[in-house]
Amino acid sequence: MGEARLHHRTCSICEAMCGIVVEHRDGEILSIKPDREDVLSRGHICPKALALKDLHEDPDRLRQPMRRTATGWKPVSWDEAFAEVERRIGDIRARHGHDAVAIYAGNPTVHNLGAMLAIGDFIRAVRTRNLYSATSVDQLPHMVASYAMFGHQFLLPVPDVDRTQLFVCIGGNPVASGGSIMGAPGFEKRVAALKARGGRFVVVDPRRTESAAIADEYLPIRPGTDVFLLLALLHEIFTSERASLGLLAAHADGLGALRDAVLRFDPTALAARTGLSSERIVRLARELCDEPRALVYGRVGACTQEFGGLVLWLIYCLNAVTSHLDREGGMMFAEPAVDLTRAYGSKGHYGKFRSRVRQLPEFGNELPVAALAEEMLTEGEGRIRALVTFAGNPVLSTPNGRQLDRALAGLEFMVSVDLYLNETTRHAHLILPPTSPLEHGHYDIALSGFAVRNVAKYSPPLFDRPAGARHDHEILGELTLRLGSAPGLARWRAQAKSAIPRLLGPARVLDLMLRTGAYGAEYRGGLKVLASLPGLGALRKQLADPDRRPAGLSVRRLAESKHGVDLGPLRPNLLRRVATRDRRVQLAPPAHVADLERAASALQSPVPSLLLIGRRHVRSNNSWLHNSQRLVKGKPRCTLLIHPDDAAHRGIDDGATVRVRSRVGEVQVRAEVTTDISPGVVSLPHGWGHDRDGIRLAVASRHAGVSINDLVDDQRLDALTGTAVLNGTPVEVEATAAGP
Ligand SMILES: Nc1nc2c(c(=O)[nH]1)N[C@H]1C(S)=C(S)[C@@H](COP(=O)(O)OP(=O)(O)OC[C@H]3O[C@@H](n4cnc5c(=O)[nH]c(N)nc54)[C@H](O)[C@@H]3O)O[C@H]1N2
Ligand SMILES: Nc1nc2c(c(=O)[nH]1)N[C@H]1C(S)=C(S)[C@@H](COP(=O)(O)OP(=O)(O)OC[C@H]3O[C@@H](n4cnc5c(=O)[nH]c(N)nc54)[C@H](O)[C@@H]3O)O[C@H]1N2
Ligand code: SF4
Ligand SMILES: [Mo]
Repeated sequence: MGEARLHHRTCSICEAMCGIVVEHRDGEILSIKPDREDVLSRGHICPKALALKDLHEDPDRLRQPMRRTATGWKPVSWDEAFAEVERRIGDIRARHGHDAVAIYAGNPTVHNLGAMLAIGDFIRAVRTRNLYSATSVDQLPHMVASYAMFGHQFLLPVPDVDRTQLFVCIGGNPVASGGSIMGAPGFEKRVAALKARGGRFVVVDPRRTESAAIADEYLPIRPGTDVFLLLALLHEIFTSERASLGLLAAHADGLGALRDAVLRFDPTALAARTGLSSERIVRLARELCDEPRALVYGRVGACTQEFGGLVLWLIYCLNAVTSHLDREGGMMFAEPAVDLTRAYGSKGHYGKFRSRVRQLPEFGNELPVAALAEEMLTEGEGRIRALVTFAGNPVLSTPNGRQLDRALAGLEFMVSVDLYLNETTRHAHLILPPTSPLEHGHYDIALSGFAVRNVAKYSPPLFDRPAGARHDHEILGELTLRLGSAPGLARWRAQAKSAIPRLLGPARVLDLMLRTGAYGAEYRGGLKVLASLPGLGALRKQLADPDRRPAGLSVRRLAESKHGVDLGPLRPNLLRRVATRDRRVQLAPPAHVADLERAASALQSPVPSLLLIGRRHVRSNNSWLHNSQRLVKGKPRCTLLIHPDDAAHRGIDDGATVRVRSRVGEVQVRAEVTTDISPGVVSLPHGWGHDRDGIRLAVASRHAGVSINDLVDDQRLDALTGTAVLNGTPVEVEATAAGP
């Protein structure tokens, strides 16, 4: 027996990026513990960290390519699998054109270094308008607001939680989620520190969440009415003449237009709609103006709703007019070691083309995923006939899952790059499984840009991959070569370009990015190459000067720094980075201002009596960690939360099975009667519903639950951004005779 060894790495499951210490011997994981010296998480982890062991060891995790046949799933060789993809997709393209092949990329893409480096080339090779991802069920409103106001889709502000004195959290539950567009592991401890220095934490949510439980104040808002709350707050700030942009004043346009747009609304009507009192709203507005270090943060509940695009814009504006944007203790912009807003990421664009059936606008070349099923089901030229899914489970994660199930079943060809045979991949003809997360290196190329501190952490692979296994980036690389379809020279160039990451490997590409980035001074501007020439000793000396090389980051340096490298607290930088054409912050982007019309008319319409919202639990991660026994054990968590008044009114007892119905579907689920949910609101978690036939998830099937997305309506979109309205679905709930 070998010796037990310790391996330090960053957990890649959620955005918190916790440092973990894996104790292992002879290829077996003995324990996973928090890394107390990690520069970001400082000893925090959650129960999901141990699931990395379960995931790695899971007998259900696929380890070789699989083909669906009339008599079940059969293993195939990689060569056969790739050849089949090339042939089938080639044939469909020849008959129906490029747009007949769609791509869906799921959330774990962003948590995977190799995939992040390879997916762009793959998408370009497929050359389709039918590109979809989890973005349009997630952070699209943030990206649209950032693009319109700051000129770059990835310039997303992050709460400076460690220095703020007033943190207003709208539609986020960081205690359970670990934080999102806010890498803030150990959020509870950070709130405890905020309170200890005399600050306050305020939560705005229709449910008294785990985050609300530690808040100084909890404001139970009616679902989907955040736009009215924000308008009311801004109304108070403008009428009391307290709006101040601070340092931003000389660099921003549109304050007058914003003011005019807000003042059209009647503050009493706005407040009435939210369910919160006018007095409280006025007081909150004043508190935000009076506190020099304050911020308003909004996340999934704020943006996956009917007016998500407006909500995010108004949240940014609220921070701006209270002088809290790009200021210490406010909403700030991280400066990561690999900066997607510098050389690598596109700034974004909007409405360059539209979806075929519903005419929905693209954003950054992507179409809203709520339109995916109809693009497959609706006859006519341009219909989707084939699909490639990468690290996604849209059947459980996107609206109207049953309809998508039907649509996928009717495809001519589908291939999935995924670890599991699950609700989505069961429709594939081929599944191409990548290595486990512990078998490849890790660096959070996107999420480091949204951490509450500037840090850089690289984790080398823990285990060698098994013989014959392929990494995600290698699978994408091979697909890129096989499906690359640009003609002549362009094709050659595209192939040569995609060969770079393939030949070098993600670690070497990352190394180049780190060395040429803001903290890798040695290579900046190719100076190192110059300095190596004879006779340029002075330059060489200057480059060796430690003041000029604050971190000198490289993969090697990071691999040696097992707790990560701390690059310091967030610093104001927006004025230097704003990327709009005139390099000025735009407070009143025309499309956003115009969308206020929609909000104004909604203010007149009747309020539905029961609205369904989602929820997340700390022992779950979207749809794909329910095959870990240690995470699903205990009392069932897929329950419908309902307020005692609403339950009594319908004759529903705690623990009874109820029928929940929406325009698109119906589920039966156990009711949990609780005052933690507001009257008029019910809540189901997302990511469940593992009772579908033909999946290979033994543990998850025994804890199936139901899918909230069988109720969420694919026709309800935030018209401004194309984001699915996951929260605020009108439903009816009734008691059933049968037990659970
Ligand atoms: N009603 C409702 N719906 C929601 C939400 C909500 O709040 N309410 N939240 C939305 C949000 S924020 C998101 S991000 C989406 C998520 O939507 P998706 O990304 O579509 O779904 P996931 O459940 O994250 O599925 C991830 C898939 O990737 C696979 N996988 C995991 N790791 C890897 C890997 O390293 N490589 C590969 N190739 N595959 C891997 C898993 O097996 C699984 O099939 O769900 C959205 N859906
Ligand atoms: N444990 C765990 N952690 C996760 C995930 C997970 O599934 N499980 N998923 C990861 C992913 S992909 C993401 S994007 C992040 C998401 O991170 P968060 O956004 O912090 O997580 P949610 O739990 O979706 O928080 C949304 C909140 O909005 C509330 N809400 C619903 N409707 C409304 C509304 O109309 N107005 C307001 N004000 N609030 C509303 C909900 O009650 C909920 O508390 O979490 C990540 N981390
Ligand atoms: S909060 Fe949990 S799942 Fe998220 S990074 Fe930390 S240990 Fe991993
Ligand atoms: Mo997400």
